[in-house]
Amino acid sequence: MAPDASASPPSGEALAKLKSIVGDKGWIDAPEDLAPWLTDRRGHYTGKCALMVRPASTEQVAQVMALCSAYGIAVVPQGGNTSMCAAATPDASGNEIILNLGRMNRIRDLDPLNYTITVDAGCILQDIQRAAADADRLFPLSLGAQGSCQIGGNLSTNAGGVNVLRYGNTRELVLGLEVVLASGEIWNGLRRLRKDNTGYDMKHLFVGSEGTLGVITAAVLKLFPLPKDVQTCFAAVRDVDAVLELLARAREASGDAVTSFEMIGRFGVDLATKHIPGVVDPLDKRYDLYALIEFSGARADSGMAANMEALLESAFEDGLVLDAAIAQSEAQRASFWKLREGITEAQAIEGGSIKHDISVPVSAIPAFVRQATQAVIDYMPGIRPCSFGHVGDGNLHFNFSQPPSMDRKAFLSHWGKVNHIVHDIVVDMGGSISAEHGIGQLKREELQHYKPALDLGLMRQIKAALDPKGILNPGKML
Ligand code: FAD
Ligand code: 2HG
Ligand code: ZN
Repeated sequence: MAPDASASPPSGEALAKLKSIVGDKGWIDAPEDLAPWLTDRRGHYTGKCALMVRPASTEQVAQVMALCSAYGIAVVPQGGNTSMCAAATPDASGNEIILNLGRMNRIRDLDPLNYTITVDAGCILQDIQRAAADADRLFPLSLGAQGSCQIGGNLSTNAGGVNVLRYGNTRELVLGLEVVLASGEIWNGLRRLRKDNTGYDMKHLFVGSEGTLGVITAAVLKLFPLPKDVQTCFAAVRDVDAVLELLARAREASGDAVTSFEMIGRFGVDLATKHIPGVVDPLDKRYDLYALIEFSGARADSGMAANMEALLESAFEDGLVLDAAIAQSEAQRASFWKLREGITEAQAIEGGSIKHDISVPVSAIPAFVRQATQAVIDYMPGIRPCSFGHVGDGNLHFNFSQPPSMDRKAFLSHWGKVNHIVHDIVVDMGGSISAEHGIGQLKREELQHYKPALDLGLMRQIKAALDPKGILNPGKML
């Protein structure tokens, strides 16, 4: 097992050397300046740290890591700090330093013919999307936090989002990485190749490793043709079985051009319309369940409007869809997505929430939703299910809001019990207890409980090989 590098505070000498590596603009240590970086996005964890460094180059990251390795200082790599699992939040010891990548935000290269973009790890996701669109290309990773999360964080969590069905997770979108190792060595895997079978594919070790194996400093990402024909509809669906039938039909009707297929329960619509300014219910009547479906074709004449109409017509006839609105403008499309992306914030405003980011085989979604919803309601009558998410990938944000009359703290004390009720069912169905958000601090105990011992043992061996002194993000994931 790796040693605990956060057992003692960094010396004044080490801190002074770190400051001189990154220069005057590259560090923060005043408590009021550090505060925003010490609490996780959901507000459940607050840590301390001796210093936050903000290097401006890969070379500076390498020097920081070499120094931390020599002095045995624990380092928490941090991007936009939007993790849903407190993966980028330091512990309470005050002995760790934060290494924030925010100043490394340069687009290094965009090659339209190779369909690649090469970026610093601190680039904001939305800036990469925009740079690609300016070159008539698509970078398809898309998620609610895209205005503040960084590509280094996306890679380190193997983020999913709303376009996975067509383009894959972040892992599928990366061709090459540059990584600073715990020792301070720079691993240059910044290759722009689609084929390279020269041994172990090292980059995939770092993707999804949540800052525990290395610091990603740059990436080569895949681009795609920018879709010219996008059709989006918000449909009221009979029930969860009908959602799955509709998904299968959507894939056929579009010629397998479904880019998003999101499920939203009525409660999610109620929360978003109640708490997020400007969000409106797209349909006149209230229904229990909805699907937000998007088709994309690369050419302007891809025929997606006709495909969407054909899908809805057959689904109406067979009673799968009860009502639907097709976006008639970019503004209307944006308003559908605003509703969908607003649910996370709305649920936080509504009160305490206990969340699960689960996946099961797509075909098992209806059985899972029924069984797990009933089991949690049996445990706590009055709890309010708030399921939504990427049902096209078999991934649901199977969340619950507190009963309105219950005290928030009292509700959250049931967190572990509710997690176990849901996760036992997930695991029984061959699913995952973290489909896209990762482990961080929040799900570390759950991982220990559900992951087989051999898997955990192999993970620890990899950790020990790449980070023998245990200085990279200790206490996260493992
Ligand atoms: P951080 O939170 O800063 O860090 C996350 C992890 O990556 C930490 O372990 C950190 O140590 C590590 N890390 C960060 N940068 C580096 C680096 N350069 N090198 C090594 N390690 C690093 N996630 C999804 O998958 N799908 C969604 O649809 C989705 N929607 C979201 C919507 C909202 C409103 C919010 C708040 C979050 C959402 N998330 C989603 C979760 C979150 O946005 C993602 O996990 C995102 O990828 C994290 O990026 P970040 O830059 O904020 O990383
Ligand atoms: C989303 O898909 C995010 O909107 C957040 O992954 C999910 O709030 C959540 O549980
Ligand atoms: Zn999600």
